Formats: sequence, structure tokens, C-alpha cells
Amino acid sequence: MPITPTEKIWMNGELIPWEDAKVHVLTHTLHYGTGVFEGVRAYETARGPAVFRLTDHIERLFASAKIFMIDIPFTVQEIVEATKETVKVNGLPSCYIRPIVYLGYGEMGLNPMPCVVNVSIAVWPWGAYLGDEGMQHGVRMKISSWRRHDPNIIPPAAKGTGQYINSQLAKVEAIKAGYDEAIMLNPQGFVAEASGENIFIARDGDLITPPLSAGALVGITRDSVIRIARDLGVNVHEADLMRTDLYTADEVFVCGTAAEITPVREIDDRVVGEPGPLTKKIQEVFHAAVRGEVERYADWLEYVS
Ligand code: PPE
Repeated sequence: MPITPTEKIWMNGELIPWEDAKVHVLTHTLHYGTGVFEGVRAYETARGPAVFRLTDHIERLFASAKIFMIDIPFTVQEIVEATKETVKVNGLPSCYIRPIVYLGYGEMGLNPMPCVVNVSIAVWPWGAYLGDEGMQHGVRMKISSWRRHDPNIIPPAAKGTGQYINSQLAKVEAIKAGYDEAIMLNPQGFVAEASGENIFIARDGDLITPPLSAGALVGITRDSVIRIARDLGVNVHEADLMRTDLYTADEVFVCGTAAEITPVREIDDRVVGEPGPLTKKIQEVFHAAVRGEVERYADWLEYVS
């Protein structure tokens, strides 16, 4: 999915031309991976572009930074406003938004604390993350031979740039083997999440998702799915899942900002099938909610103007 350039990128308080948003090769984060980021989406609504759960995303950015002891030189409110401004100035009806906090040029060595802390926000158009076909008919997944981080090795609660090398090992393995996406087990062997999404199964009309303690990111889409499902009268539990729970589930889907709600039609060559009724219903309500069509979820939208 090649990036489509837009006009401006917000860098440390200023909107600058896309092509000027550069960093030095000795930027600390490039070498050691200490940085934190977010993935957010803005959707087209009847009242113009609205950013989905923007403040929640920026609060998670600050929580990630706190875990790594990175002091962001802006407030949550300032980054929220900067994000809205960046969406607005680029004039896109909908887009993906990537705020990133990274350690800059000036220091080397493993102590990150003296480093200058930079913040950038870029936006670009981004369609279905796992493909339009996957969105409609479901994706094919593989359980990775790579395990998800243990919380005492690299904290899954943080959305740190460097920790995605683990996801990428899994993603590459899955793609090379002919699948769309990887599911990762934790060191204890329970299901944690996919390389860039949380995971849910439907069993006997209930929804089950691994607890955060299984090594899943505290997903904002995951939280939205839980609320939507409960509002539909569905029981939602957090429980440890074994790989075979995925093989025998009635329905499986993954969710995330980029992937939205993507059905899973096969896992390790065991057929789950075309998207089931619960998956389709949650997809439908989620897609209506992000476009401002569901009054009950109006508080999830932050309009750019
Ligand atoms: N788990 C992981 C590991 C993850 O990266 C994401 C988001 C989620 C769960 C879902 O979280 P949330 O977006 O809050 O619902 N992954 C982001 C990065 C994707 C990328 O390729 O980069 C995203 O969806 O924006």
C-alpha cells in the first residue's frame, strides 16, 4: 500500500510541506527503537471530517510515553488540537493519522534520557488495511511461530515503535507462507492478538477476546466493539484462548484502527467460513458509528471544524 503524499505534516508545533518532513540519519529512535506512536482515523460525516476517539488515542500516546519515561513537550490538548488542524489543512474528507513521538539527533548510546523529544503528525488516505476482499469475505490467518512479547520483556501495554519488529517477524512469516495476516500466541501459549489488530471469537452467541494480560494492546477499536456488542445485548467475556478455540469458533474477526472490523475466514487452513451474523452486525454498527450516523455513539467523534 504505497503512501499517497498530502500537503502538510505537523512537526514540533509547525505545519511544514510534506517533502520537508525529514529526520537526520543519527536520529536516536532510528537506531534503538525508543519511540511511541498512534494510528487514528478521520471519517467523512455529514458535518465534515470527524476524528474517531481522538482524545482516547492521544491519551494512550501519553500513557505509552510514560511507560518509556519519555516526556512529551506538549499537552494532550495541544496534540489533540494539532491533529485536528493537520486533518483540516490537508483537506481530506477521511484519512489515516499517524502521530509519532521520537528521540532526535544529538545523543548516542543506550541512555535515551538526554535526547530531544520530537513529535510529528502526518495524515494520508488509507483504504482497507487487509484488502477490500478481506473486508468483505474474510482474511486467511496463520498462527505465528514467533511469540508475542512477555509483559516483563517488552510491555505490550505501550505502543512503542521498536516493539513492532516482533509483529513484523510474524507478518513476514505469514505472508511468505501465503496467508494475509499472523496471529500471535504469548509465551504461555495463549492467543494474544494479531500483528496489528486485536482478536475476537464468537461462540454460542457470545463474544470472547483475550484479556490485556495475555499480551494484547489496549485497543480502542476493541473497546468500541465491546461497547457495541453489549449495547446489542451480546455477552462479551475476556478469557484466555487456545489456538484450537480459534479453529472451532463460530466466527472470528480482528479489529484495529487500520483494519477496522475485518472478518477471518480461515486459520491455519481450518475453515471458519464467510463472515457470520455477529461479525456483520458489529461491522455495520461500527461503520455507521464512525460516520456519525448513530446518536448513541456521538461522543466518539471529534469534528475538525
Ligand atoms: N494490536 C496491535 C499490535 C496494534 O498494532 C493495533 C493497532 C491494535 C491491536 C488495535 O488497536 P486500536 O487501533 O487502538 O484499535 N495497529 C495500528 C497500526 C497498524 C500499522 O500497520 O501501523 C493501527 O491499526 O493503526
